[in-house]
Amino acid sequence: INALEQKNRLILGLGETGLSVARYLSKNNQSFKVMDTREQAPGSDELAKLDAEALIPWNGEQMLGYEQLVVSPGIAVTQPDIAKAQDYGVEIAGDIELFAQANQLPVIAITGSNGKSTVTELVGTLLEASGLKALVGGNIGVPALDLLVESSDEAVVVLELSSFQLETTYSLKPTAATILNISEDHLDRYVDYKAYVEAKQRIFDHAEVIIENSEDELTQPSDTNANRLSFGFSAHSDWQVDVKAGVLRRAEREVLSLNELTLQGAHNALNVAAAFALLEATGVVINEAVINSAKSYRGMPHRSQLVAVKGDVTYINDSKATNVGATVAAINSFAPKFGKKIILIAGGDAKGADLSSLQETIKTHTKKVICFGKDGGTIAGLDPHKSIIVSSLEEAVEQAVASSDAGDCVLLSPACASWDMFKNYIERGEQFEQLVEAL
Ligand code: UMA
Ligand code: ADP
Repeated sequence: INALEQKNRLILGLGETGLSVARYLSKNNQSFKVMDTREQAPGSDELAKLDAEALIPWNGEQMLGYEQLVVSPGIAVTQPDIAKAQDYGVEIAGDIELFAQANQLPVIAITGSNGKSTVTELVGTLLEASGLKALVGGNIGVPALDLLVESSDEAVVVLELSSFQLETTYSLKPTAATILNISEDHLDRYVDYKAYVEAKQRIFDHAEVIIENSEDELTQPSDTNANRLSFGFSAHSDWQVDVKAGVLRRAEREVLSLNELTLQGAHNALNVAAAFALLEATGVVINEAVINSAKSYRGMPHRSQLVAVKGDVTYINDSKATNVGATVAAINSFAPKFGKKIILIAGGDAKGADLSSLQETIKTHTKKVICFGKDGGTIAGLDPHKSIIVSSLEEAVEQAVASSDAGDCVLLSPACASWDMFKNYIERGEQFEQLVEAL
């Protein structure tokens, strides 16, 4: 680990990230203060154990007196107090930047609008299958600074990075970096779509090898000196998911049959291809053990997971679908099996997204759409004859049961964030599973 430079630092935000920064600075015997806009910041009890005086009230004027603001991803750097401090010459950094400055292990960096967590966890699993030690963290839930280890053991760090984290990162030098795909998300935090794409593209800034999606130009850097590898459906992809032939191949080599994968759907086959490309870029041999591990990988909870089959109706929990791209991928992956027999439960907070790009998929593949939450009305408007609006998830499941026939699929894939009605997507997914179990 590289030594940390002495600085007068202020941590902004006391969630998981802020707390991890506080732990890191304490461990390195550095002084710091913390501000949070919330009345009761979630990490305040833990922080008090490190330093009872560290938490001070939010104050824009006082920010100007620090050398560096370490900003949590949940706070926009365009927030007026922070923007003013930056203009004044105060350095802005995030936890990933502090991690990058200290870290000496190879890093695999993963971003994208969808599939980040799946690919991050999968890459970690495959690295372990190859015999390497994997340290997995970032936006997936374990703050990056908690991964910093003193040991000189051979290990590879796998980081899921959000656009917010990338905005405050300057010196990360990933061995391999990818943007899996880009579609609209988080438009409540960006002036426009272009700004969101630019934030994602920062992942390539100092990458040794860039892994790009052949079908998605926004995942490809316009100019770079880095080596490149690609994954995609088209034949010119280095790692190709050939849906027609039902195989995943690397050049001439057929690596596996798609029906051997436990993960479902073409989007997940792309995730596997991306994971293999990231491993190859890191110098890992894709051997039998790695391939078998990919075949048996089951995916993460709340991502297109089978809950139960009851009365010949299949219930799927895809609560993590918090944007249109994820819901379109879910419907497309279940459509071949269920035809026009999908009953979609959707709605919540669309975060400023244009929901009309969901219209064609809904019209083509769904039997009924049950809508709830803040932007449920807009989704219902995409195909009004098929849609009903309800006021709770409980009512949504009741209505889905009432509309279902044998052979149907009830799919919770909201295309929206859950914050308007739930603590998070996990609570929403767990509630759905409980309601289905109770049927
Ligand atoms: N907040 C305030 N005032 C503050 C600070 C935060 O109101 O002073 C609010 C934020 O607006 C946000 C919430 O508190 O609604 C949490 O913000 P935070 O920065 O404290 O978040 P952390 O607890 O540090 O968690 C963050 C990531 N969260 C966000 O980026 C919003 C976690 O990703 C990540 O796992 C964690 O760091 C560790 O790296 C979660 C997430 O939802 C899963 N990410 C978004 C996504 O995937 O779409 C980007
Ligand atoms: P993220 O961490 O980017 O949110 P997850 O792996 O948690 O990604 O998956 C989020 C949602 O996106 C889930 O609903 C999942 O089914 C869907 N999804 C996963 N991979 C892809 C992909 N490659 N393209 C589109 N949607 C995907």
